[in-house]
Amino acid sequence: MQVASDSPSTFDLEAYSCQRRQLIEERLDEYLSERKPEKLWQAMRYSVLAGGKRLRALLAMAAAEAVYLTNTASRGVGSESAVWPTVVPLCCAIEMVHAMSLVHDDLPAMDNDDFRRGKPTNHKVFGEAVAILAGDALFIMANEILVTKTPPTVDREALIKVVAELAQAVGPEGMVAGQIYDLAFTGAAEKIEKKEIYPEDIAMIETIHKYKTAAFIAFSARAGARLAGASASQLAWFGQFAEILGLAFQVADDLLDCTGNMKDLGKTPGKDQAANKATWVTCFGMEAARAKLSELEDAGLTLLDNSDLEPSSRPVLQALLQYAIHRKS
Ligand code: GRG
Repeated sequence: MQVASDSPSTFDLEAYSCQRRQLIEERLDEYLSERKPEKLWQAMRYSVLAGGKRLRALLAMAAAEAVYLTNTASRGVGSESAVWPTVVPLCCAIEMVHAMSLVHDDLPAMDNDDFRRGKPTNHKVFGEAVAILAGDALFIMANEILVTKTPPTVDREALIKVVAELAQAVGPEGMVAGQIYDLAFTGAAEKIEKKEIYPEDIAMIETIHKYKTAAFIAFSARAGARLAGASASQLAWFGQFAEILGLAFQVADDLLDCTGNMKDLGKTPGKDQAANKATWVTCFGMEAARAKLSELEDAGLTLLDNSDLEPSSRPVLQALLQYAIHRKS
């Protein structure tokens, strides 16, 4: 899946991503080497190694590199690749949790999707029971990888904080809550269409997006930064920047559900409208969604302009922000 071609940034994001994505995918392949029970491992591998943009992992890596370059700039030390071994296990854990969330999201009890990443969904191939268990196993294993494979050079207290933040970002105060709100709010678009709009409804859409999508994206950036030795102010900066990126990513996703096609998206378009989902587009329309994206892009770019990060580490962060907004897949 191409990354850079969809981005207006002049930074070559595809060239940046290529080697890093390969590193992460080789390690995922190794961590998920097939064993018994075969069906379980096949199901886990099927969804994790099925492609995907790897945006969250790349963001974690870019954040780690930015912190490393910033904090070593005065000493003129080395290249950003020095920080890769520190964060590759984290990047793999992130992609495993992400794949898990997609497998469960696609289940008949949730969004009931038949295609994901251009292939039949996990439960279509392995059956519902195995898909649920493969998701469970991926989530548990992601934590194990994070704890056991992050190099001993990383401060243990920082690592414990990352594990705790992962639980917060995807648990009952994060992604799981977002999914519950998303399910509970299905049907709200109809109410808005009938002009029965309340300010709390508008706030609710943003809340769903923040919990369901932005919290995990913000976690990814903060965790990469933390493992690379970020200061409290650097962590706060990455949290703010990546929450904007995450919110924009979900609004762009809402737009793509209307404007995209099966080939680019790898999943069936038009599902939000059909299911009467509460999205930025179904509730407020395409123009409002584009305006929201433009507002978020400005906010992200301003934050980047005012950051204390080493200048050479900023273009990739800008490119990732703009890719999240202008992507076609
Ligand atoms: C994590 C414990 C736990 C449970 C999961 C099912 C569920 C609870 C949450 C669903 C969250 C979800 C699927 C949110 C949508 C986020 C989103 C837009 C995903 C698509 O991400 P892309 O486009 O996918 O980055 P690729 O395939 O490119 O990796």
